[in-house]
Amino acid sequence: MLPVVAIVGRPNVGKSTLFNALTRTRDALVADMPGVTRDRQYGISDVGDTACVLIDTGGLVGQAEGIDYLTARQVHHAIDEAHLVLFVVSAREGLTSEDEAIGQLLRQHNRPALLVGNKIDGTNPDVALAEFAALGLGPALPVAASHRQGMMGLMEKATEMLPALEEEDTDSAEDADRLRLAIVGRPNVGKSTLVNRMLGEERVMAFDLPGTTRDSISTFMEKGGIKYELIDTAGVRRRSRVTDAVEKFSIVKALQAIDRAHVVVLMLDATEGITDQDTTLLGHILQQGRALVIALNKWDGMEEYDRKQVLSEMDRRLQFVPWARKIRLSALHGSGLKELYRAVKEAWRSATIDMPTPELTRVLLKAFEAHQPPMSQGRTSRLRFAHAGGNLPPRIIIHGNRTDAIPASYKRYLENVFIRHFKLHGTPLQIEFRSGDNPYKDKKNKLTQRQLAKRKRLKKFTKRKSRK
Ligand SMILES: Nc1nc2c(ncn2[C@@H]2O[C@H](COP(=O)(O)OP(=O)(O)OP(=O)(O)O)[C@@H](O)[C@H]2O)c(=O)[nH]1
Ligand SMILES: [Mg+2]
Repeated sequence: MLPVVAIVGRPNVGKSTLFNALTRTRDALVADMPGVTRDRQYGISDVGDTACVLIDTGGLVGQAEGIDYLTARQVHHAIDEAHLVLFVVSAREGLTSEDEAIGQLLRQHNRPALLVGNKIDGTNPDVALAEFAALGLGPALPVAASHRQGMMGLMEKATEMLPALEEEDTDSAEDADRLRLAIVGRPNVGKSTLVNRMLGEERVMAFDLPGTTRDSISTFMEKGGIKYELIDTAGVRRRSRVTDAVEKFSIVKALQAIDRAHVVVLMLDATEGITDQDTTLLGHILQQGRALVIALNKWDGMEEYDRKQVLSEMDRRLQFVPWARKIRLSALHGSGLKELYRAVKEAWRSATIDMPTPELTRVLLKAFEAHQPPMSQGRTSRLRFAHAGGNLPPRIIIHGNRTDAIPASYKRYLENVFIRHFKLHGTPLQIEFRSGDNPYKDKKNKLTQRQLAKRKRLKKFTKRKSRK
């Protein structure tokens, strides 16, 4: 279970800058995918050893009225969801009465809080941060978010302060063959109905496994020889109460479920088209590299015209995930369920596929022969061999030289070759290049260049000499 960390503080102390600094690597993963909505308020940090859900909040002011009141309510909500609060103060402006008010509020919430002294660049942190001791929250941890200074230390300290969340051992033997399936989507798209349908079809099951924190509940079922763990995001509690469970959308719960899942079913409401909330969820799924099946629910009872509309809208807005199957579904009537299971299994197989080095290398070299990357500065890149670099999502590491010069279009070409060869569907594929340029060779090249220059100079010199 991913721990949850909320960032709070008065306006302009650098909360969003800190959030950005801590989530930057994850953002980079989807940076080149136009159309993915990136959620600037929720993100996943993996600075240091512990990944966590990070929540950025709006600035809290002393007198909370009007819009400030709404912000304040959101901040309270974030604090309630969090296991740890990062309370950001500014070393530039020093301690203010607003800081004191927020300190008080945190004491009321009774959440562990870590005091973060931001903007220490160009100050003497010991002097500038001393006065914050008055908040009674211990010494402020010095950082400069806009310079990414102190980020490691901050996350180390945060990790120490996080309550021990029981590790769900995901790699135990009996767990290895279990398909962890999360069903996520906006409220009311029909997640509970689908879960019900999946459970109801089987004699099964089942027992709810109360999670380690307040909210997480998994349900187990077996179908067609495959053991599933359905990861709840729908507010499902007990089977009998599934239907009347009020669906409360919590992005934190969705993020935790996505993190835990092998395969994610993103459920859309076909009668409503694709909303920003849908693409936001999609962005999070991609950021975490999860296998994905898109389910278009409520397909029954739609007019032919509307069906065409929503299909073409989907093609347009979801074109950056061509690899994800789109299944038309009626969770209510059960149509499309077989196709959904098939797509889920296929995505699972693809995401956990075993790609032996000889096969990868053979495919790579064949593709390279058929099609070489364009020359850059008169020289070509060479690709030598490939090996697997992990699963969920599958990663392929390609070794060669001058790989820095390989354009994105060529990378996409290789991606497609591998996807076709291994029949991958429903999972992203990560390709990484490593330049194995022989350092000696490099030195030699530099030497020869230097020698060339020397020779040139000598030539000029001798020419001049002969002219004299
Ligand atoms: N010198 C310096 N400036 C910083 C640092 N961190 C943030 N800033 C600047 O402080 C200003 C406010 O930063 P934000 O991250 O927007 O602050 P915030 O707390 O999110 O503000 P609200 O969301 O409006 O409450 C910006 O101009 C940042 O560039 C830092 O470490 N050093
Ligand atoms: Mg902000």
